[in-house]
Amino acid sequence: MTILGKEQIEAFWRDGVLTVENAVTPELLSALHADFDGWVEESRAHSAPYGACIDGRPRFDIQPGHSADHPALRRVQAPTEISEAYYKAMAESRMTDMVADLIGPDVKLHHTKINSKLPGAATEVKWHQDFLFTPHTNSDIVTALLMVDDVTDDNGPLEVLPGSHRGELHPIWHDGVFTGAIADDVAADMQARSARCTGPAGSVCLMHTRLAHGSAPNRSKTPRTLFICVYTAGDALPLTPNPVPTEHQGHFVKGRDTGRVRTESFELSVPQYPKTSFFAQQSKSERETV
Ligand SMILES: O=C(O)CCC(=O)C(=O)O
Repeated sequence: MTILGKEQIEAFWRDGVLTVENAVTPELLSALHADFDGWVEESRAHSAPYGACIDGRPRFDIQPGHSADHPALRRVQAPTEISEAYYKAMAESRMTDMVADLIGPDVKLHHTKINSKLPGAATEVKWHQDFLFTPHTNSDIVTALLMVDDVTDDNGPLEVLPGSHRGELHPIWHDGVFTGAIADDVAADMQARSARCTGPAGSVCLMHTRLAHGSAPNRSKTPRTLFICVYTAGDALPLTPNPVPTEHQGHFVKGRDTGRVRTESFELSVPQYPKTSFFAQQSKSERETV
């Protein structure tokens, strides 16, 4: 018995993206909201990224320009480690069941994070494909972006190029520099042909790991909070260190570990491990050459 219908599953594999409403219960959605609101309140007391993940990097990342009056908390790394509600949404919700319909029966977690765009914050995400940050032996990997707030055309929705998961892997290294972003001219062309993933709070956007995507700053007066869970098929093994390490990595949320590995053929440049966060990697502040 699947949660997703045959047409929805076909649409996911054709387009590389599928948005579905009611991925968590209203009660769980309220709990996710309450925990996030608490973290925003806490952030007012900080003027630099703070807290610690299991690798010692900050758990809470703030946008330059953040202040007590205008908080701009842009990232919470591995929220499942500090919140029962976020753990439950990741491991035991309709969202988890939907992911199993796509890449199951055996599904394990790779990492989780919250990407937030508070009103007035300039946070944007440059175009990229997730697989180049988190290469695995095969690409049966789903990035599930759960909308904790309503996501509208104006509050910085995810923008995707449907079908791009079936095309090439676009470099995110340029002239020996890891920019974490697809070249500007290619990205501009993608943007011109893109679709926006919008929906009421509680919806999930299920995205294939090779799908090209980005998102613009929030130009509205409403927040845009996404809880992002990256799940892989049980037989996909990571090729590089997890850029958002978590004690929950490798946890089977569906099925079991069969001890099998499956490979696909592809070539790519090994990603650079972030010194602080993904956002810093995409800005000039964390660029290094090799
Ligand atoms: O927060 C966003 O708008 C984009 C998220 C994203 O790029 C990702 O999860 O790979």
